[in-house]
Amino acid sequence: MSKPSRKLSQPNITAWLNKKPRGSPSAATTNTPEPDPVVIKPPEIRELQGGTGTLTYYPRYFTKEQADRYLEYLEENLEWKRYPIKMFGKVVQQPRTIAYIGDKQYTYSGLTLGPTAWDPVVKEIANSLEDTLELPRDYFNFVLCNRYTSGAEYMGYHSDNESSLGERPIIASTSFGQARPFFFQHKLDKSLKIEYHLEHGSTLVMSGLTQKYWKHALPKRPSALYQTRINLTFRKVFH
Ligand SMILES: O=C(O)CCC(=O)C(=O)O
Repeated sequence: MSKPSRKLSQPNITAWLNKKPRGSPSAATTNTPEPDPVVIKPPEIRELQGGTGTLTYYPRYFTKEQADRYLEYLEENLEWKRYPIKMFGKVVQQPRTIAYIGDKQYTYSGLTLGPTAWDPVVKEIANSLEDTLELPRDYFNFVLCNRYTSGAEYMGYHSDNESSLGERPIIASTSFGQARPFFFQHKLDKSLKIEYHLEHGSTLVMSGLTQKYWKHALPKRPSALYQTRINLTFRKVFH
């Protein structure tokens, strides 16, 4: 991956995203407020031990207002379902609901998804990420979307190391809603651990050999005061 650009490309927010939030007074009766100024913190780049990968975290890839809109849109417009997957030879229900979008088929844990038509808003986010990361337009051809409606919903340790993603996949993971911890553990030296707190509107890019040498997980959390979290992982499926 080329060095991430510090000048972030903001998506051309669609008409849907520009409409006023539900329950707010109509624009005809009020002065329409200016949207939040785009205040993007620069990315934090972490080169992992001995060339075992790169993590690039954009704590505020989207403003709070944009992220609120995306969260509401994704919740309402994607087709969220719970699917059975194979874990250690057993078929189990995923402890979260998922949706997917992409031009390609993608298989993981015995589950084959896609292809399916792009949602225009998800495409807009994909194109924004491609511009920011200086990747070719339409580089990302599959998006796995995970939704967690309580702290009891989670994702166990795994790596996205399917051969279909290539040796050094670039995976951009954008989060909306409830902020949650996200853990990495080195596969060979289990004492090596990294923790992120994935914020509403943030993006974490995993690249280089991260999937080969590290596992990642979104652990369970106490459910009190819990809001829905939606995470989109943008991937390139080669075959
Ligand atoms: O929800 C998350 O942040 C975890 C996503 C993830 O690990 C994956 O899709 O492989």
